[in-house]
Amino acid sequence: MATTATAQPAPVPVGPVPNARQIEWYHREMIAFFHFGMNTFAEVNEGDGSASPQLFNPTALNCNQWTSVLKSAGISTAILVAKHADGFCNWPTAHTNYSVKNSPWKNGKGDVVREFADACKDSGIKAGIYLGPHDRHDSRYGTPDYSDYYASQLSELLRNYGPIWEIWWDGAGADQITSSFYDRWADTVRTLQPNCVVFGTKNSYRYADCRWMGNESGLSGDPCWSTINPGSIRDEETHIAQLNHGEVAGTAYVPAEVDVSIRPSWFYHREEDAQVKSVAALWDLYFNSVGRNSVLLLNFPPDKRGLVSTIDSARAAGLQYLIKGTFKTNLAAGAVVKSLHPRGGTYKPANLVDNSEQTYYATSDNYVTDTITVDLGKKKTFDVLMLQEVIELGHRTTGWSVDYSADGKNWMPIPEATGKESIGYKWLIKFKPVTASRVRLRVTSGKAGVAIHTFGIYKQPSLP
Ligand code: OTN
Repeated sequence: MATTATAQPAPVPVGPVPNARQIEWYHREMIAFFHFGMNTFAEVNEGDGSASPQLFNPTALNCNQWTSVLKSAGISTAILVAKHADGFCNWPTAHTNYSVKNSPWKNGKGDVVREFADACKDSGIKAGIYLGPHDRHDSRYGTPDYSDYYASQLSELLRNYGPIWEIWWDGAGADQITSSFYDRWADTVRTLQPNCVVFGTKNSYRYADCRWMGNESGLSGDPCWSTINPGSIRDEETHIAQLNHGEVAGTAYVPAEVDVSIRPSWFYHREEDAQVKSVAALWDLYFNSVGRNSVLLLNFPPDKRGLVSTIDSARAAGLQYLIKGTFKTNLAAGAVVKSLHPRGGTYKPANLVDNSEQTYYATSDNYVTDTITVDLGKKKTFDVLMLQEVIELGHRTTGWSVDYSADGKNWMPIPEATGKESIGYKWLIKFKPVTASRVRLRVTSGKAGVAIHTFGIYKQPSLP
């Protein structure tokens, strides 16, 4: 006789939960950063705002080449520096003369932001904008007039270039930008682009959908909670550890975005061509960012031609080869999954390995711990582990370990997956290959019952 699953209510969310923008942002996983502007031509990273617009003259700018690099790298979103702290504007803004309109490029008729936004639209990539709050060129910087100036530029960018999916408020040098400046600018963002994610720092902390992760080396903390106390974002100098790890009891949901350059510098310098991160380094970076409940923001600085170097594009394609090759097959798919404290109803243990984002496993409300055993049916060799929590229900699990059994009886720990704390959107771990017929997830502590989408085990291909 067929049995029907008993209807069970869904688990109730615990603590702060993501908003719709943050859920969309998490699904991007990787974003590209394009640092391009006067600094590219002045061959510096932090221009003082005095370089002549005559210097800006890309010989072969082609934003379609940029987006084709992203397509091969599996990157869905891109953020262009429209104005860095040197104040030079990559679009012909009506609000300053320090822009492309006074450069020789296209006889002053060019617009990098337009070409970028159009290329993104044509290739299905989501466009974002970095509009540096700090400005070393404009004498109004820090005054109420600067607030007007910046707000006018923000309006230009958010009104005239189609959907803008992220605005990047760099905290570097921005200490004179007070909360009242951001109150106004955030209002502009929310009014003109309701779906635009705000990367917020320092005094823009109240508007932050995502936070700085505390370093520019690509190393998210372990654990890395999406929750944090807002004051830790505001007072970043004394809260680097909190930015890096999040705070398990934090009162706001503001996950970490990991900004790091594929090269030593943010802007292109030919002498760094030999120092582009290797595919192996990018693979580590992926695990240390996307694999730590964060989103990776990887910088590809276009050169003086206005093109991404073939060295950078080949490395990014190599990373994508590893991502695709590893995650194409969950070796636990089809396994028999059993748990100690199933919730019942549709929240079945088998949902953990069904490759569906729609289903998930949950425990009964009485249990925040559990032991979930995955019987693979035969011995399989794997070297990567993935867990995904149901982020809409908040950070629930706060302690977990994974072990394995080669003979079906004796259990061996995976040291890299022992004594872990956070999960969140995605937690990845790589380790020396193990061969097992059974794998076990032990949830040892939590704020509320377990709610997990995915338990995945994978085998990495060799480096390309
Ligand atoms: O010299 N710096 O300004 C600096 C050096 C190393 C790492 C970061 C910074 S500034 C820092 O940049 C972050 C983005 O990478 C955020 O915008 C922070 O708010 C900002 O203070």
